[in-house]
Amino acid sequence: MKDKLEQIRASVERALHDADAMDALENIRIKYMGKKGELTAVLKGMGKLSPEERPKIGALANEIRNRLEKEIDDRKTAIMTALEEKKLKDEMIDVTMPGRKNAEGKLHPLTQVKNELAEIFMGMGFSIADGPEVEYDYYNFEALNIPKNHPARDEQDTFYIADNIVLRTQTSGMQVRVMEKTKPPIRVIAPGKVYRSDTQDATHSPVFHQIEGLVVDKNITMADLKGTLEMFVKKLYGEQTRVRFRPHHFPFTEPSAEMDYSCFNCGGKGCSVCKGEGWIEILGCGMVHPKVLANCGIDPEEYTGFAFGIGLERIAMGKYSINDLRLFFENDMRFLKQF
Ligand code: 2NM
Repeated sequence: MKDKLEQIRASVERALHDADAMDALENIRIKYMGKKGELTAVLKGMGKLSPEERPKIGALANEIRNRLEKEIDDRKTAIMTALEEKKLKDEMIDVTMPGRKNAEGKLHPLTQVKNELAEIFMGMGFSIADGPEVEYDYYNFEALNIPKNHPARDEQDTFYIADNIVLRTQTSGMQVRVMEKTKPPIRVIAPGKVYRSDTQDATHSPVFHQIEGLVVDKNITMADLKGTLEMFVKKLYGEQTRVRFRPHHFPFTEPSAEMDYSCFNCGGKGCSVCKGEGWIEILGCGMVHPKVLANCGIDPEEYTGFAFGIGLERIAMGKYSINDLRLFFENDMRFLKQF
């Protein structure tokens, strides 16, 4: 019996030596110490022993069982610890490693220019109006004193959605809505996309961006127009910038003008940026036509106003020395990443 116990001890120790996983250890425990295990069988057979042998063999069997149980427990603990250590090692973060940089998004150059202009006008007390790009003929043309036979309404220039609905050719419709709803004083800008049925080339695109502005109050004069727009240009291009106004014609303003500013590159001497002129055109403007005020429910005997329209592409092209308008609309990453 003693030999049998020693034999079991030896074979368990061999099996334990080879066992490297939890289930292997558990199988060993069951094989030797489970209900039908080999060691269990020996312990059950103790009754057949003589009274002298029984305590000795019993003590030995208990010692072997205790040792094996402890051994199995220790091995299980060791395996758990090893598994945990491996897990920790696999999940280890090297906090000294440099971080992975996220690609940084940028605003489109036209959006940047729009924001810059909007900031300047907001600083001068203007608020921002928003409205639909698909517009009624009435708001885009009729209310603005653009009569039915005016060349600006020609199919060539305007995208028609239906008989009385167009893609807006200017953002003025928004200002008409503001005038309909608001009792002066009014100081508002209307930035947004506008559409003209042009063939695209380096300086033309069927979609482009505008900011239009409108001021209506009692006693607004051409002096307010000139002072406001000169201040705007100085904030945009610097205090040294000068402006000049040239007579022009728009159906919705009378009188009308175009405004130039002294070239930001040469200061007015003439260079390649201003094509030797010394001046660069920046916007169209004028005193709001009395008929337009009346169309919008504002009494032209009581109120006067001025309005202006600025093309954003032209300003962005000057600012970033871009010579082809199409670059703004192609969304080529090599172009966009530069701003
Ligand atoms: C321009 C030039 C001159 C203009 C007029 C109006 C309104 F709604 F008040 F009549 N909004 N914008 C205007 C005036 C626009 O763009 C070159």
